[in-house]
Amino acid sequence: MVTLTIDGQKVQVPKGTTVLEAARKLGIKIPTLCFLKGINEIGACRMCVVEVKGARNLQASCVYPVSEGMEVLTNTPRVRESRKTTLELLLSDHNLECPTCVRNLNCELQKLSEELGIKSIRYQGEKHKPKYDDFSPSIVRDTSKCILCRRCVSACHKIQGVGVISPNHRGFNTMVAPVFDKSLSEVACVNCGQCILVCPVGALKEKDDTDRVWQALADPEKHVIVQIAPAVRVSLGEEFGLGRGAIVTKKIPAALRRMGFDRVFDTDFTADLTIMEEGNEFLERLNHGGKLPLITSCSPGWIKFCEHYYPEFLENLSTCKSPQQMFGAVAKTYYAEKMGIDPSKIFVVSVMPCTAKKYEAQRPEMRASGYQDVDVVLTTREIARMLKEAGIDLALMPDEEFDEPLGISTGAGAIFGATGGVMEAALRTVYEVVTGKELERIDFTEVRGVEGIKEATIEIDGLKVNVAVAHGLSNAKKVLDRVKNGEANYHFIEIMCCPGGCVGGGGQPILNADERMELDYREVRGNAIYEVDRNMPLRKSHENPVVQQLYKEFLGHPLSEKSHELLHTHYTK
Ligand code: HC1
Repeated sequence: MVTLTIDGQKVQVPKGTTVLEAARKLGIKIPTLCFLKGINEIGACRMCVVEVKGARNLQASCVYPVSEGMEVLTNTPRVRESRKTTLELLLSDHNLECPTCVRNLNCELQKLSEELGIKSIRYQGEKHKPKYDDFSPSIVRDTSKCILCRRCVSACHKIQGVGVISPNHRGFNTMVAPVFDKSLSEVACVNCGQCILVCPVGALKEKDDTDRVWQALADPEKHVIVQIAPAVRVSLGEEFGLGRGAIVTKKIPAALRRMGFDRVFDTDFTADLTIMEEGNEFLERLNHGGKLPLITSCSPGWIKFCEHYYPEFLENLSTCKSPQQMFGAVAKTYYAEKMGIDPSKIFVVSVMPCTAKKYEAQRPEMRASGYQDVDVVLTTREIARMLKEAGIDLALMPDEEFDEPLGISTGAGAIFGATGGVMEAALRTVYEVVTGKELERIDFTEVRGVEGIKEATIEIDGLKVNVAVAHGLSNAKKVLDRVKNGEANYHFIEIMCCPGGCVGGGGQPILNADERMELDYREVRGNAIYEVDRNMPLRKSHENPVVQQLYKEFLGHPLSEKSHELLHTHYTK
């Protein structure tokens, strides 16, 4: 342990601790801007400077390690003036359009300006020539708001192992952008939106599709239906002050009905359907010498990553479309037929925790119904904005149920939203289909939790099935490289693009850097997902009565010709 003094108070911390962390232990909050725990610890913005006795210059506390007997001052006139100067210089090159910014009231730069008492900007000088890039189907970049903190750069490189954005040019001309200042749509960006989640300001945001949904809702000719992704039920409440991971499953139908949707359905229903198709696909490959390991295919950022960076694994991917896309295809065929509605009049809206889902819905393969199967994808943040605009406070909504038939689901569908959930849901069904016996222990806890890579061997009727689960693409890379190098022999792999799985998706509510230091949002929301599962009367996909009815009335059986036509897809190198 190391003992040091901060602002006259003694503190003991382990060796290797930074001054910033040691100060927090004493309840002293040093301001930060570029710092993001575990992701971006580069001491670049100089907002967290402190005086260290014996050092001539002010030191960036986020990267300055403690040492025995060190004396630190965090609140001197020199320190305060330095922080203010830095902040004012940043603001002098910022567009200051706060009231119309998507991050208004949730902006770290704005909050710091308030906390540091900035009343005017003393420095006025040259401004960057801004670039506004909205060509990507998922992500918009606005450099007029960028403060060059590099958090997005680190997230793209370190969390996702993608690295399509970097600082380009030098000095005042530095701009965070794809190579040669191209658009995000021209490089191998996977549309995951992890860059948005870490951006302290509004320089990165999702493509806003809310106007298209308002228009559809106002059109009396349209039958507007909405599906809610598994992870949204444990995150939307956060936007309405209900606390991280609050479960709002039953408030969502009430809120969306009041907004004007004709039917409120659940992606968990088609998650159950996915398990029926994917579970049988796994057994088919296992029993007939098909390509193994089978790799899950519901996360579109992961699919794009595989297509760009690991095309040698495309044949390993399940041919199942994601639940989002299965929903669109079923809605505009089976549901349209059953309800006697012209499918051209059905407008399908998805509410997803994910920005890559916007891209997925626009893929040319996703038109099995004869129309674009899913018309618009909104993120959790977008639907929250729409509800607020409509004057609907989710927190005040009563409990209501999803509509039938496409709103009926099981706990297995719900756990898709957390890392390991698709694997667990598949194992519940595969086990019972193969053995014909009821599972004694329904919870496959071996594949739960936020560890980057999880492995397990599950015995099914005497066969030892090796499974792996990875979330965050840098972890996916490690698993794929192990398979490639012959270091692992898996039968089934779940890969989710985002850390924590969809609960940590790029379209989810944004936590600031301080909150991320205190709380692991992936764990909190993930635990909530498992609570949703525990409280469901049915917890296995094959027990979903509407899925059974869908097969009986329309699809025939899993992997039937009709299933292949509507629910399966192919990939592109
Ligand atoms: Fe997901 Fe999925 S779990 S991909 O994370 O398979 O986005 O929540 O909707 O499609 O069901 C996302 C979540 C989501 C699909 C399902």
